[in-house]
Amino acid sequence: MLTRTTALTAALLISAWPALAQDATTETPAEAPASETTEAPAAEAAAPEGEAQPSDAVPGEMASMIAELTGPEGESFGTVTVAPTPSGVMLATITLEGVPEGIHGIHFHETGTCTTPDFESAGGHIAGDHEHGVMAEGGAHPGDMPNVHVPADGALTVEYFVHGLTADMLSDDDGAAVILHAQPDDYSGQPSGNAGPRLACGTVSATE
Ligand SMILES: [Cu+2]
Repeated sequence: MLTRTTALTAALLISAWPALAQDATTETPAEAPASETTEAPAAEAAAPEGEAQPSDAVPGEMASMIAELTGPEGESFGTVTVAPTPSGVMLATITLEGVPEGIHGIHFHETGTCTTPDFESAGGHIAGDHEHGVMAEGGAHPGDMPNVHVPADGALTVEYFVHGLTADMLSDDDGAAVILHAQPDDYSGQPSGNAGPRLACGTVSATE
């Protein structure tokens, strides 16, 4: 019913607009006619599609983002997607491949720049004025996540709820990055949990 009404309304608008445009051209003197008549049809054609999109979307649903984890030699270590949810808690899905067996820290870092070989360009954690780690008083960073326990075949998929992380933090002027570390995060050491060297880095960007 709703979509049908919308379609009818759109159709009425389309049929009404040329008349309005003609009125405009007759009322306004010499300056406008060319631009009015050439631009108006394009705007009408785009309107119905533009109106249909919001009604298809789930209320509160926002665009997800993705980081492709890459090592210093360009090797792929998998992907991390992060999606805002209606509850306000971010949902991160980590899909790893080819990662050395063991326990690794993984965090959202504050700068979306992955310069080899050490990825120090990604800066520190997205900290949000908090201490690092769930074991620290005043923790944790919005960019903190639990360690990943990677099995011998190097592949692992986990989903994490990431509290305190917002889309604005990930898409600020200098972006954000996901860093996979060589060592486990101890969840208490400042400022980054003693997670060691940066094995892989991925800049966070909007999914297509
Ligand atoms: Cu880190």
